[in-house]
Amino acid sequence: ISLNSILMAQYDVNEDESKVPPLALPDPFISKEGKVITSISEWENIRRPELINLFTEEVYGPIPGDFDEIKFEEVSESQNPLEGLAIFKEIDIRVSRKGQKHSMRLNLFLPQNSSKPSPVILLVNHREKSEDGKIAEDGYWPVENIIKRGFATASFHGETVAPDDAERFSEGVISNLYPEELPNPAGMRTFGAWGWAAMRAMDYFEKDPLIDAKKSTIVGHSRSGKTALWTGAIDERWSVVISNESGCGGAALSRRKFGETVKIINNAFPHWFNDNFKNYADHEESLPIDQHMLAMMMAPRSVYFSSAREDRWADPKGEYLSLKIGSRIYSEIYEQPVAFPDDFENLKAPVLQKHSGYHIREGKHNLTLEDWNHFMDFIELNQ
Ligand code: GTR
Repeated sequence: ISLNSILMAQYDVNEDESKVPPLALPDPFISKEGKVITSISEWENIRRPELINLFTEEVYGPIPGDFDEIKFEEVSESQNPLEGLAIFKEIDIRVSRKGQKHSMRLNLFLPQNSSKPSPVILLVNHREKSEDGKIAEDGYWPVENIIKRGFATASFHGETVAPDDAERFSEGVISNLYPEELPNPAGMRTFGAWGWAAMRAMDYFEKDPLIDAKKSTIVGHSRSGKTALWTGAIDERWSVVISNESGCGGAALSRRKFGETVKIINNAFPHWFNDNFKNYADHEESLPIDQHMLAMMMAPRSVYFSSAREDRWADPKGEYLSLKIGSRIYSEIYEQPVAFPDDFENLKAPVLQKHSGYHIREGKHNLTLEDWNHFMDFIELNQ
């Protein structure tokens, strides 16, 4: 029995499209003061910071960027994994703040024979715990395919900064470096911690001469897909942000209340979001934001969402709509039109275009090689 089926039995879960409430989404282009936002500078100086602030306060908590020192130590290097195609490095990232320390491990594969610095793809990993990077079997992290297309790829496990556990989540970077966040109802929780780790990985990429950090992608699946989105919103160094089947609190619109809802997710995973987000359980309509606005935070960089047909818990249509509606940012502010078909139900081929793309594949909730192949097509188009 899966956790989702236990939750389904416990709550009144809607998976019937005809019962989705009419969508009344908050307007991304009207500021808190009622100002209509029409230019890039109004967007970047007024509305975007306002929205980042709302997501921080009401949903995710911050990803703190202040610390005193960061050090990178290569703890191992092997020249011959994947039959000589790659170089594999394990890097310990050690960060200190106010006399306290935290250390996390990054696994990195680089193409062996590249004549120039390689673009990099970071996978935020919450699944298999593997110290040697061998989590490729089921396509979750298909290192060989990624390397063969000329990308470097790195991964860290969320547990190295925050255990995915309601009791123990703070026993990592939160207690070690940012203890003042814990009593704050708007404070840092696991998405803040996992995002913090992704940002420290980026700090490393910027220092490694074999990596082209200006061409960097963050990928996450499900809870890590929510992490990838929040990180990409906060940290504008990522040029492409990819969120796979991230559902409630990630890609999907909360106001649709289809599949997992704000109430269900906060009851099941109280340590993921900050305490303020719990106030919106069964009150999605009073959220000052919705997830289409999170998608918009990536602009003018590129953003990609993906869904699986049978993953109704994550609300594929809600994922698609938030991207489609959010992509107005490119057309209306950055003058870089993108177009998403209206007919979601009959969508077959991936929507591959500059700035914003999407695919839905057959099958269940998972991250597969098929997903990765579309991601890499999108990245190539956007770099
Ligand atoms: C589910 C959770 C989802 C999703 C998923 C996952 O149980 O309800 O929000 O994040 O876990 O991370 O695989």
